[in-house]
Amino acid sequence: MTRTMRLLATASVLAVAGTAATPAFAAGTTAGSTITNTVTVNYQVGGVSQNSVTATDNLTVDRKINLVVAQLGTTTTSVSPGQTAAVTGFTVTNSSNATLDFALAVTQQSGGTAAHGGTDNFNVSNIKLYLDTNNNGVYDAGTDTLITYLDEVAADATKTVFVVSDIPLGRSTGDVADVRLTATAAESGAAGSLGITVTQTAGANTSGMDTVFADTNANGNTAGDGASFADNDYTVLAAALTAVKTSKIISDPINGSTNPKMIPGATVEYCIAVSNGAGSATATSVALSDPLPAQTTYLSAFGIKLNGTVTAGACNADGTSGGSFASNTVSGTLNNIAAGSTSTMVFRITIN
Ligand SMILES: [Ca+2]
Ligand SMILES: [Ca+2]
Ligand SMILES: [Ca+2]
Ligand SMILES: [Ca+2]
Repeated sequence: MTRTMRLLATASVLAVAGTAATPAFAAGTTAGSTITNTVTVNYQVGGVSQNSVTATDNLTVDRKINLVVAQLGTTTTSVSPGQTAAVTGFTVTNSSNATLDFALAVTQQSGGTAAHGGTDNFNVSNIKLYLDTNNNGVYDAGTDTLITYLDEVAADATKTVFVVSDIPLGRSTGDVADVRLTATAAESGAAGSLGITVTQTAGANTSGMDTVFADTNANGNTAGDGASFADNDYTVLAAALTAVKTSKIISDPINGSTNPKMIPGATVEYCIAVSNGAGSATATSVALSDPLPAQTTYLSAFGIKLNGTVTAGACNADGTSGGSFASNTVSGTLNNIAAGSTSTMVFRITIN
C-alpha cells in the first residue's frame, strides 16, 4: 500500500460503536445501571474485508446522594395562642440518582433568629408530621397521611411534609417558634418501612455501585453528610383584651336624678368596657359573666345593653338589648372585637 492508501485504510476501518449514556433524570443516570460501551474494529487483508473484532467495557453507575429540604411557601404561619393543629411546611427533594427513603426529625430552636426573621422565644407541642398525600400543597386533615419518614422517594421527586403542632396558651403577639425539619438519606429497603441510613463508600472506586454524598452546605447545612435541613416558623397573633368596669349613680329615692347619692334604694349603672389592643387578632365569642353582690338587686326594667361604645373613657347609652340574667348573674356575649376597638355591656342595679 502506498502511504496515502494506508492512511485511508486506517481512517476507514476504525468504526467505533458506542452506547451513549442518556441521563434519564436531572439527577443523572440511575445508580446501579450498567453502561456498556462496545468498539468494533473492521479491517482488510489483501484488499479483502476480514471478520471484525469487538471489545466491550461495562461500568456500573455509582450512587450520588443529594437531597434538599426547603421551607414551603415564603411566609410565617400566623397562629393564635392555644391554637391546635397549627400547620407549617417543608419540601423534601430527592436530587439523588436513586430511589431513597428519608428519615425525618423535627427539632425546635431555643432563641436565635427564626426562619422569617423574628427571634425564637417559645416552643410548640404535640408535633406531628404529615405527607401531602393529595399533592395540593395544603394540609388536609383526614386526607394527608401521618408519617415519621418518607418512603420510596424516586430520583428527582419532591415531597411536601407538613409540621402540625399545638400553640401554647398565654403567648403574645409577635412571639415566634421556629421548627427545623431534617431529612436523612436512608436505603429505600422495602416499601412501607424505613431503610437503614445510607453510608458513603470509603476508599477507592469498586466495580459495584458505590455511594457518594453530594449534598451541599447551602443555607447553613453541612455538606456531604447525607442530610439536609430547613427552618420554618410560627408567629403569634393574639388578641390583647382589657376590661374596665365602672359604675355611676343614676338616681336615688330622695334626690331623684339631681345630685343622687349611693343610698339604699339608689339606682346604679354598671358598665363593662372590653378593649382589644391595636395590631391584635380579632377577639370572638367574648362572653361576660358578672355575679351580682348580695347588697344589690338587678333592675330588670332596664335590662342589659350590649355592644355599646365608649367616648373618652365614659360608656355611651347606645347598646342594644340582649344578654340574660340568671342565678343572680348578668351575662352577655359581645360581637367580635377587632383590633383597636372597644365594646360594652351595661346594666343597672339598685342598692339594697
Ligand atoms: Ca423555640
Ligand atoms: Ca394536602
Ligand atoms: Ca422503604
Ligand atoms: Ca448536608
